[in-house]
Amino acid sequence: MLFEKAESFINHMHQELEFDPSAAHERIKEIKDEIRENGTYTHTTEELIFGAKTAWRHSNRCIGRLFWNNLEVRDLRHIDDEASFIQSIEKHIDDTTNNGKIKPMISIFSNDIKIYNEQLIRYAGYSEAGDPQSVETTNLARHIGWQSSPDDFNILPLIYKFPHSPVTYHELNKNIIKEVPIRHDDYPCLESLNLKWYAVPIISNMDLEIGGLYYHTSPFNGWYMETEIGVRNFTDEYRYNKLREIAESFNLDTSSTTTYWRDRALVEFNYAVYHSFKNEGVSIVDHITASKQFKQFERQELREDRKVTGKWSWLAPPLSPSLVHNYHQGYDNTMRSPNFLYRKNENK
Ligand code: HEM
Ligand code: NRG
Repeated sequence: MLFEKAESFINHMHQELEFDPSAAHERIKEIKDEIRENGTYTHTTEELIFGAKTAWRHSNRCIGRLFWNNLEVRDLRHIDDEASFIQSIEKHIDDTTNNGKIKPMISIFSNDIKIYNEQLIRYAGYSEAGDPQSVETTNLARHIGWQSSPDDFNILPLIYKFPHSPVTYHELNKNIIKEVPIRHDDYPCLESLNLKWYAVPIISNMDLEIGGLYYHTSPFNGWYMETEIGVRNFTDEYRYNKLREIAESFNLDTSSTTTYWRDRALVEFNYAVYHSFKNEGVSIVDHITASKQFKQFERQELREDRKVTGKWSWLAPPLSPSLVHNYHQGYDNTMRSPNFLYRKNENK
């Protein structure tokens, strides 16, 4: 099973990169011997780079895939001490933030290290404040000794585990974490809600699968699409649930559904998120541009004779979806390998 997956990955890579066919043959033989001896095999750095980029290209729920080949891949499998681990996590955050000009990046660590955060940067959640999405992670952090007074925007510490050591946490260096206050030039009252969001979404709870091998500790990121923050994080009733307060700050009449206050507030708020990021010099994309870029990705893939797979319900943006092409067509949601997967079992 593992061997067949490895073989198929190596053939795929060698074909796509137009390597000498005999090289694939040689490498597959080497892998066969390694699996026979050890029950597993080891990717070269080159294989890891190709695998990670291709996993992004295959991510059916991602609208940002046009840039798949620009992913910076860090091979950090050799790291085996806590100080170097923390240092390279903070370096990833600092380098990818790049003063606001975000660089898509993935750091791949050994499976001996485990990260418990959903994203490297995330706001804590309490019953009375913060991001309800993070309640479980926040409870874990508190359980292992992290202290904080409940607030809306407390950045969770990095929670991780090394072999033969208990789960521990590290308070991230605040100087490297960029945050953006949300303002609207036409509605100065919005500022009094004191809303802000962090610049970079670095997903750290998914597995990267390449040629049958699973990398459990491989945080990755690009930049935000404005609706992720504007339509979902601040608006969903089970998240920050701020739409009414936002509408009031815009002076909209919230007494009846048919004043359209929800829809009107949502559009202006997303405009505010987008321009707040831009004014701070932080990369972000609006949903119409993201969709145009996705169309370019579809054309590019077609030219390369590759089929584009996708998940319609995620590719249609949650603001004005019918204004973009993806809404009006179907997508084949077949899962290709390499790919990013939800973790099946937290202890795996
Ligand atoms: C999902 C945009 C970069 C892999 C998404 C989503 C958006 C998005 C809007 C849906 C998120 C949601 O609704 O919660 C972008 C943009 C990028 C980018 C604008 C800018 C470069 C990346 C990179 C990777 C990646 C660098 C991996 C190397 C994924 C995956 C998902 C996803 C695996 C699904 C996440 C899940 O199921 O929770 N992306 N993305 N994306 N993206 Fe991207
Ligand atoms: N909706 C989540 C982030 C999910 C991934 N989005 C990206 N990924 N843009 C949120 O925090 O709002 N990325 O790799 O850039």
